[in-house]
Amino acid sequence: MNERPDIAVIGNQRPHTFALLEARFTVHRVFEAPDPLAALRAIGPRVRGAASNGMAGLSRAQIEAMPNLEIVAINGVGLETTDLDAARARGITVATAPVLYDDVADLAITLALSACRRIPQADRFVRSGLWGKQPWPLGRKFTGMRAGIIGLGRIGTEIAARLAAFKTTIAYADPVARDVPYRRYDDAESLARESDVLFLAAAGGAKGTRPPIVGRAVLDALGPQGVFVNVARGWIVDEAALVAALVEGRLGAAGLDVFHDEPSVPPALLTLDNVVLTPHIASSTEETMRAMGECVVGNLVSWFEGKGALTPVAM
Ligand code: 8YV
Repeated sequence: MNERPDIAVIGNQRPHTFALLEARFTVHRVFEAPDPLAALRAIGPRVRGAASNGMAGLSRAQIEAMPNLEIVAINGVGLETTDLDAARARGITVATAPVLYDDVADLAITLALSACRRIPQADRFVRSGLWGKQPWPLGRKFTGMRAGIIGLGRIGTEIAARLAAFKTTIAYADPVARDVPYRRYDDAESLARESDVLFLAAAGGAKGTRPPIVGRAVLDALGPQGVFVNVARGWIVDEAALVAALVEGRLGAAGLDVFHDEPSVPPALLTLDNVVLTPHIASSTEETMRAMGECVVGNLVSWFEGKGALTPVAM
């Protein structure tokens, strides 16, 4: 690669990723501009590559602003905000960073354990000096639970692998019958009815385009002893129904890493004692963020060396 191709950065990257990009490319941080689309249009014809992330993606308008775009490398695996139809029509290669599955599964188990054993509440109990003064309200035993996984893709499969060590009975709901020894249910509601803990690990789909996968019926099927964990996308849950179920005690507890309008969190959740909340951090470890950034840069370098993308999405 003798030249330094122009790369438009559509969604923010970590400093390490920027350093790697800037060593090889002419980098335009359009996402930082007051009007990112106008900034993109101003340089559009020069741009041959783009970098984005799983939440920002690449829209049709952005694709149209870059008539010579060849590849977009996404720092994440979510494709909900990327217009795959528009990319396909233009022959643009879309590459993701499929190196985060372990971390997301680790966090899913952490949230389930934290919700069952009430870890944040226990931490607050100790810090506030209540130990020895008040009885500790008992948690729930996680080992041996009946676990349901909605979406048995790469993340769901890693969650299942970890659940095996907790002697859980594993079942799943997925449009695709997977070659696994776990019982498959036709729909999320039937799965929830037979689960003590329910993990949502399904691909999202664009916001507002489909009915939520988890609504009141699924939450009521999980029931007042049930634990719900979401490491997928906030908008595939009916968030108002989730809040109501938790407030009214129709759902036992929840561990949530994702929300409908991040970084906004429904105020009612902040006051509840039966929820554990994290700020969309499932892939936020030093190791995985570094690997994801290297994957973004590796895809772009390989492409512009004429060797093709490393981790392209099947279009
Ligand atoms: C990131 C994600 O937080 O991969 C995804 O789709 O949701 C996460 O890994 C996201 O890419 C934003 O950087």
